[in-house]
Amino acid sequence: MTLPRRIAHLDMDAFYASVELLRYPQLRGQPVVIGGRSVDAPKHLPDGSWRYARLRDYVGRGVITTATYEARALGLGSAMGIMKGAKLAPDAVLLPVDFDAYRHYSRLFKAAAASIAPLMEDRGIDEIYLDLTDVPGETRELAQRIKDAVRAATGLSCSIGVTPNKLLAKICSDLDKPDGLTLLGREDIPTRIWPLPARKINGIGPKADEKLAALGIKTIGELAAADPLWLQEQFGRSYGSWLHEAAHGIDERPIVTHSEPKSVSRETTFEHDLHARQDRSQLSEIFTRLCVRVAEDLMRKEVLGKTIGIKLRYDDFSTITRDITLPEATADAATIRRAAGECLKRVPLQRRLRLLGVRVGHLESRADIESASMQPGEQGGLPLFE
Ligand code: TTP
Ligand code: MG
Ligand code: MG
Repeated sequence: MTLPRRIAHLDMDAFYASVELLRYPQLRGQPVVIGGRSVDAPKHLPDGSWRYARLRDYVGRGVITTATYEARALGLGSAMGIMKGAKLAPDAVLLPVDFDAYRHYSRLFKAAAASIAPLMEDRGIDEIYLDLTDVPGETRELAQRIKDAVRAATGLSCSIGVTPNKLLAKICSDLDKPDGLTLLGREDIPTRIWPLPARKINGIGPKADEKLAALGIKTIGELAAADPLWLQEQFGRSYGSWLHEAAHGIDERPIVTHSEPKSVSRETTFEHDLHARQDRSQLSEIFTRLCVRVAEDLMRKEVLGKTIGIKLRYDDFSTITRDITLPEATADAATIRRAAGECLKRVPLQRRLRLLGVRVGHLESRADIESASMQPGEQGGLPLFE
């Protein structure tokens, strides 16, 4: 018998708000929401104090990205209109979003976690899965070590769930927020998972939840008790059988450590500097070859891209880039060559060239593009019913 895996899901607590509180520690303990515009940034007054924007002064259509736990206690939360929030908590502080700061702290916490558990799957700005199966150490001690490393690197708290798979880990990281550490084995499913609302399963969205409720199923336990064939009749074969397995805490998906590339590029530095007119045919040949190489890379990675760009370095080492965006994503060498040729028309070509590069960006995976034209439930992997 193989031992169960140890899969952790880690999610940062009130992430954007917690990053902002590093900057404004004097706001700790207060209801604060993130979602304002730059005009809502705190003002430093001549007497050294700060003046903060309050929800009651906000006029506009912006939404709250997140709220501190003190603000959540007043009913505020993600995706709520800021003006609606103002009715519930007029004195709550409003701060503008600063994505660069959140991306910075996102990188820091992921590096800290990966230094202890290198098998990491990136699930977005504030969450990751980690495979702890082969990391030495007792599970609770290991999870605490990861939390401590995240705090040391960022000053921020997170919540971790460790269970035999991703599905259960995702549920568990949320059970004891903020600053939670929740361990759960298969034997705990009836007592700790089954009483939870069906909605807590990642993959049961609002529509599926509504349909389940109409069928009399509110909890994961009620879903687990439902006849699997009946579920397939109601929801289709793929999603129906997935619902049954999910309710029983079955999930064999591995940790996916590679992430899709953002762009693919090839460049070459010439042996001797070339001139656009005098060495025209040689340059053209190199240009075409680069496009073919990029197209091959795209095919190998199973991605398509919309933005085609070029990079030129002149004999004085100055470098310029140009790009254009196509109406449809491509991995076709001739299409890339034509688009790159258009870019080339928009650059000065008096000086000799040292380097030429071709880049394709705004990548999308082939599978995503193809499944977008399919019916719900037809996709492989995690079935979706939305
Ligand atoms: P979440 O992890 O869902 O929420 P959170 O980190 O703010 O709070 P929790 O302690 O419950 O995990 O989302 C991470 C960040 O993503 C969040 O800080 C802000 C952003 N976000 C939005 O911009 N819009 C949304 O609707 C949600 C849910 C999150
Ligand atoms: Mg979070
Ligand atoms: Mg999250």
